[in-house]
Amino acid sequence: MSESHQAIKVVTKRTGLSAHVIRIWEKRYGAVTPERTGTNRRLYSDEQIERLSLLREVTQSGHSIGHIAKLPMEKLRELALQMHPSNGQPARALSPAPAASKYLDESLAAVKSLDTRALDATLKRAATELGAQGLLQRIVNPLVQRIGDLWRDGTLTAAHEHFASAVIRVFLGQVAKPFAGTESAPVLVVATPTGQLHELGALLVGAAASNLGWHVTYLGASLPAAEIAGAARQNRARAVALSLVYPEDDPRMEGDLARLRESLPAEIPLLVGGRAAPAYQSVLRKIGATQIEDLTTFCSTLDELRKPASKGRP
Ligand code: B12
Repeated sequence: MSESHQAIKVVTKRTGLSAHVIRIWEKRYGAVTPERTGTNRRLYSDEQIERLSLLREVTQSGHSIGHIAKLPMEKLRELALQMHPSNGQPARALSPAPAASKYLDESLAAVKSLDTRALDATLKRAATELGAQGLLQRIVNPLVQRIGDLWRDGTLTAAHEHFASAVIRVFLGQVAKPFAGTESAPVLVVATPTGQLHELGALLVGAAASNLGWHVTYLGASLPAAEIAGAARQNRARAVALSLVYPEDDPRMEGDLARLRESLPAEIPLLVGGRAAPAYQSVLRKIGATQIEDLTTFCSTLDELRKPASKGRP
């Protein structure tokens, strides 16, 4: 292997993309064409790694991978630069954009002072500057994680956390609205199963899907399998997405998920994410659910499902 070529594992670390997304971007969109070793393993040059990093940056600001995958490097750098005009250099994929970290700090300050108007105004400005996907991935998701950490170490109280959840909940509803799919848009049913009361993950994926042009049927938190399956059948859903956050050891979950899979038509894929999803990995595998780690992968999976040849097969 030449020094300037890297295996996919290194590329995932340097770009922040999962191996799954990299392969989809390659196969479906021709984003890069890596060299192959004698045993057919992929090897990426530094320029290809930079290209993947730029594609990640630019998709996070709301551009569809299908539209930008084949753009020349110069054009991609230009687009990335537009996202970070202040420092004259495109930010590296793994470091937060200056604008994003500013909004994140302002949002946290608003949460600390329980200031609804300031939090709402900051999220609105961030949405305008970063785009809906940028807002979800760079602000809302890390904000929720930071609030959780500060709550755990006692810096923030339950009141701060409830306050932030309530404001973010309303805000995510507004983010999704302008993108509410047309009648012909594919339907995504989003919910959390029985006992899973944390709702923000489900709201986040619902907003991300709406932003990609899906028609989202949002069912909310803690819903029995039969209800979720019934809604999916009634609305002729193209897919069902579940968010699992807490607890990680619910003995009812295995039966619930199996029942959901049985009552869903076979061609409707079940997409599952959230911090507790890995804890239920064995049942998820058993029922053939697709476990998805992050919003970037989720968006690529939805794009895949819209392609006629891929219906029902993420
Ligand atoms: C908001 C919140 C609450 C709110 C929920 C309000 C609501 N309506 O949702 C309230 C106050 C009710 C609450 C209660 C509790 N909470 Co709470 N809560 C949180 C907080 C701050 C956010 C939770 C959340 O919604 N996360 C969802 C998303 C945003 O995060 P995520 O799971 O990492 O998801 C990411 C991906 O996985 C993906 N994703 C999520 N879902 C999906 C779905 C799909 C399909 C895909 C593709 C991707 C995806 O999106 C994100 C992007 O990367 C977290 C902190 C945190 N770091 O998450 C604690 C947290 C989850 N809570 C925790 C705890 C302990 C509790 C309580 C037990 C506290 C208590 N003592 O009462 C109760 C339990 C209630 C219950 N019975 O379930 C712990 C869980 C610890 C653990 N073992 O996992 C956390 C992690 C806080 C902490 N750091 O300790 N909580």
